Amino acid sequence: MLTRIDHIGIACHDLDATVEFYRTTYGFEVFHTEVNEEQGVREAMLKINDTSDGGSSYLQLLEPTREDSAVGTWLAKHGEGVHHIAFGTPDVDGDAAEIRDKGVRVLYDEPRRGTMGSRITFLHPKDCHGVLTELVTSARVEPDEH
Ligand code: V0V
Ligand code: CO
Repeated sequence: MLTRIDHIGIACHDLDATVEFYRTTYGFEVFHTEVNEEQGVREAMLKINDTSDGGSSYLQLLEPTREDSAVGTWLAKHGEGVHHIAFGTPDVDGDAAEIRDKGVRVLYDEPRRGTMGSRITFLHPKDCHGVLTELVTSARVEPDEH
């Protein structure tokens, strides 16, 4: 069961400058940074709030590490902006299977490694009214030390 918004993924050209914008404009601090080579992204997670199921909601700022990555391709076509939304679930495997049975393309056979040790999969945007949708089961996390 999808229980919350885990994050909103935002594509940007310059991660450091974008982090600085969110910090100075809104006061959001970086909770975690990571490079995910499989996904071709350097990312920063800005924690917005904790949620009633023990998880949290974040903004996920994404800078491509290579032009032919999902975010690199999208940036070249559309420019900066909202790239995907991610719903949190305690059971990404079960929810992905149920959603696949409803005829929505799930992009991975098995969930892959997401930020902070999470397990993630994606639903094709063309089957979701234009929204690239991620499902995520998060691991228990502590903030980075800064
Ligand atoms: C592409 N399209 C999108 C879209 N990306 N529509 C809405 N939102 C997006 N983000 C549309 C695009 O405009 C095309 O429609 C059509 O889909 C095909 O796009 P394409 O440019 O030809 O690109 P493809 O088909 O090579 O790749 C699209 C997919 C790809 C969705 C398959 O982006 C993908 O595999 N995404 C999942 C992985 C990912 O996004 N990783 C980065 C975040 P028209 O123009 O033909 O009508 S990593 C992350 O979130 C992590 C690590 C985490 O949360 O932990
Ligand atoms: Co994401």
